[in-house]
Amino acid sequence: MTKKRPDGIRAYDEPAGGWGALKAVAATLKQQQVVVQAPFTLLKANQPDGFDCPGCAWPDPVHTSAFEFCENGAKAITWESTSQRVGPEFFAQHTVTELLTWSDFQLENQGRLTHPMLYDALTDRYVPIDWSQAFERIGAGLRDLPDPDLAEFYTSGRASNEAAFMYQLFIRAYGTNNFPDCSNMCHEATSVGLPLAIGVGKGTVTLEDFDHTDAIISIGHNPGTNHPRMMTTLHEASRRGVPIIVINPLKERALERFAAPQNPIEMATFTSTPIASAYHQVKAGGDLAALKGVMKAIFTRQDAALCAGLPSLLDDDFISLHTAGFDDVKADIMESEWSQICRKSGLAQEALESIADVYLNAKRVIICYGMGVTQHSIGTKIVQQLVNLLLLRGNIGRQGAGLCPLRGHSNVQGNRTVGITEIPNRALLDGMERAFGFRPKAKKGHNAVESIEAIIEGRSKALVCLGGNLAVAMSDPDATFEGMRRLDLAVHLATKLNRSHLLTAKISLILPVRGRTDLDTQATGPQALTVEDSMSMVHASRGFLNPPSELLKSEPDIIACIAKATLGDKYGIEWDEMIANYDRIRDKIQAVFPEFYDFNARVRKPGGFRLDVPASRREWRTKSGRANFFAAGGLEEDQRMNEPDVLILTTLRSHGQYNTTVYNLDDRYRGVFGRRDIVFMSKTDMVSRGLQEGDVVDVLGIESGSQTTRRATGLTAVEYDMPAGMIAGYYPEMNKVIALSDYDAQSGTPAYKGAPVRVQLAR
Ligand SMILES: Nc1nc2c(c(=O)[nH]1)N[C@H]1C(S)=C(S)[C@@H](COP(=O)(O)OP(=O)(O)OC[C@H]3O[C@@H](n4cnc5c(=O)[nH]c(N)nc54)[C@H](O)[C@@H]3O)O[C@H]1N2
Ligand SMILES: Nc1nc2c(c(=O)[nH]1)N[C@H]1C(S)=C(S)[C@@H](COP(=O)(O)OP(=O)(O)OC[C@H]3O[C@@H](n4cnc5c(=O)[nH]c(N)nc54)[C@H](O)[C@@H]3O)O[C@H]1N2
Ligand SMILES: [Mo]
Repeated sequence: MTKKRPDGIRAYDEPAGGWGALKAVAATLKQQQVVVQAPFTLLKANQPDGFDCPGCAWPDPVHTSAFEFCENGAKAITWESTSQRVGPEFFAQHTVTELLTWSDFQLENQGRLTHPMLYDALTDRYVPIDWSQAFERIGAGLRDLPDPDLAEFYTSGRASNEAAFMYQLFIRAYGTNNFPDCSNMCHEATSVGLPLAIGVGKGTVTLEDFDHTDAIISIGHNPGTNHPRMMTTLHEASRRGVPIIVINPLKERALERFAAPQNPIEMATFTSTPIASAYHQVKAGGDLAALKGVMKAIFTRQDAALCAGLPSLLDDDFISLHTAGFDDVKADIMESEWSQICRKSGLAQEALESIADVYLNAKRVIICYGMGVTQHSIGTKIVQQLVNLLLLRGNIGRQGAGLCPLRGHSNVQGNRTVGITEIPNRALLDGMERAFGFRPKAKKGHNAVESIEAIIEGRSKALVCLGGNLAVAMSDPDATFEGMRRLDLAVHLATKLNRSHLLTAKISLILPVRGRTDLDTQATGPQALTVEDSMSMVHASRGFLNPPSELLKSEPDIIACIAKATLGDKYGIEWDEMIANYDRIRDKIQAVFPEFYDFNARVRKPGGFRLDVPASRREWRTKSGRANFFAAGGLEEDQRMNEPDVLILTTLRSHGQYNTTVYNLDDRYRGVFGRRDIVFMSKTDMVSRGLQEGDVVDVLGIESGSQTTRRATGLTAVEYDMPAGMIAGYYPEMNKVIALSDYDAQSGTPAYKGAPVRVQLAR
């Protein structure tokens, strides 16, 4: 007899992609009551004359101009091009107190923002305000602060290069480096770990490298949901016979098997292609141990080969010519005992040996990775072990091999390239001085966690957000929300309403912006924006839909207006000229960052151009002038992990969400329908706690010293194919149990994938 499963939980037996994905798009179009142009809009996504899909940062194939079908890209686009509107009438009907009781899904699902709005505390409502008055209020609020370092300027990764560049120009002219950004919560372990190791904080591969690779290691990411167009690449590689090693605690359907909607035969015959050649269910947070195990197996075989007079298994020439630190890393890895490696990783020695086999048999290897690697208190160390593994056989800087961090937001990488950073380097400061005649402050500013700490402690008084939903994305929302309500000034540039906008300060404003799909016309005519994808390709993006309201301004325009209202003509910056014609913004980007030479000409070519990644050419811009091996040190545990009953919580994106934006309540590939109030557990952990599937449980966060203060309540336990010793729940709901102080000391990335918790039957 089959066991009755909890409501909304049922096995999903289909492959990922395929007809399920096509059906889901049809449902999305209906839900959003999209304007007539919208289905047509989808065809313009990622086309040379179209706009960059705001869904993810996976690059566009160069050799095709065919429309690449992507279910979640379609959701992102239709979500933006919805015909629903949130204007003054909406805000007149609902107090902020009432809106705070709505779910994240309900808030955003109301539609696009149409008017600049100011919070009125007397009526507890947002009321319309003229643009000019809005800018005056913001300018006065910022000028009134006794020190520019009392303000925080957040950036979410949807902003274009032009918007992000104008923003950093304004903020540096204003006088602070407080640049918290979504990257701080995302790939910061990459941005900190890679420059030290290979001299650049970016991936080294291009899309073409996947055509030449002999093996792919996919670790800590879920492309079927988060980078669906990558599935085309993995699908092709698998059909070519390239082994794809997956290292992921959860069985993710798309990494098991995928039916390409582009493939007429698979669609017609309901067949699919297996993706993973081997699936290793590492325990959350066990990747450092796992990678050490793989390298220990490699070193052991290398020693045996040399003893037997056989050729070396490593690329010794590359190691001696190009790298530093090899001996330390070898010693560090050989010191770790197999017993400890297996316990920490949850993987058997044979499994790790088998990964070593595939690695050693392949001439060219690519490692792809995401949040399962970076969002740990040892995120930077894990990133550097990935580099170590590749360096052993010279797998960086040649065709078919290299490192492929999968970036999150569609332009998060570009934002960093054009100056969104709390730690400006010399080149940036020199460039700004060259281009604008003033030298910005060098002092390090706040990253995302530091900005929230400063807000909570009352050390920061103003917050400006270029997009995003910072309060909800950050750990420990209870503390964060309280802090934000004590601010003097809060300004949000946004397309849609979200909870961060409702945490009102003394003065709060919501400024509606044009999105990626909207036409952006300025004094000299329609403008194109530019973005940089995960593989450093920069290309143009042109929206073409009529914006949802005549009142909407573009992000660069709003930033220029805030800058003028705050700074007057300080430093003689020509804000109006840059807005009239975005080519002038790009001229300035080029003046600050020489790698953008001939920017306007090169970006007009179809497909754009690739920014230089010196490590791709084996030029290592590190202190040693070489690629550096990094020893991670011991595998000793966070003390809290040793306490009785403790499990590691990892937080996941469902298939129906984009970060804090919840499109619908389904997580189809994991067999969850119509709900998010669940926690995934292994059978073993349920049994050992006397729990059964369907039981309602609470998840308790653990602070050092064993006090538990934060809890997520009323979650239904769902059995899932995953290792014992860990649980998984949805982001952002589970942020409630993650302490603000739980982050990677090297990079500041919150440990969203490795928080110690306990699970109890609900009280
Ligand atoms: N549709 C859609 N697309 C998106 C997003 C979205 O929310 N929706 N978000 C965008 C953004 S900002 C980002 S950063 C990316 C995120 O893309 P991903 O990096 O894929 O992000 P997550 O969903 O957080 O995926 C975590 C994956 O890592 C696994 N994992 C969890 N813990 C561990 C661990 O300790 N070790 C290992 N090896 N694996 C682990 C999980 O099982 C899951 O498969 O996607 C971008 N694209
Ligand atoms: N527990 C847990 N927490 C996490 C993560 C996790 O895996 N687990 N992931 C982290 C990661 S990787 C990231 S990147 C952050 C994401 O954090 P954010 O980037 O701050 O969050 P988003 O949900 O992407 O922001 C959504 C909002 O952006 C606005 N928006 C959308 N498009 C535009 C636009 O074109 N312009 C403007 N101005 N606004 C726009 C809309 O108003 C929308 O409500 O969350 C982090 N938090
Ligand atoms: Mo992200």
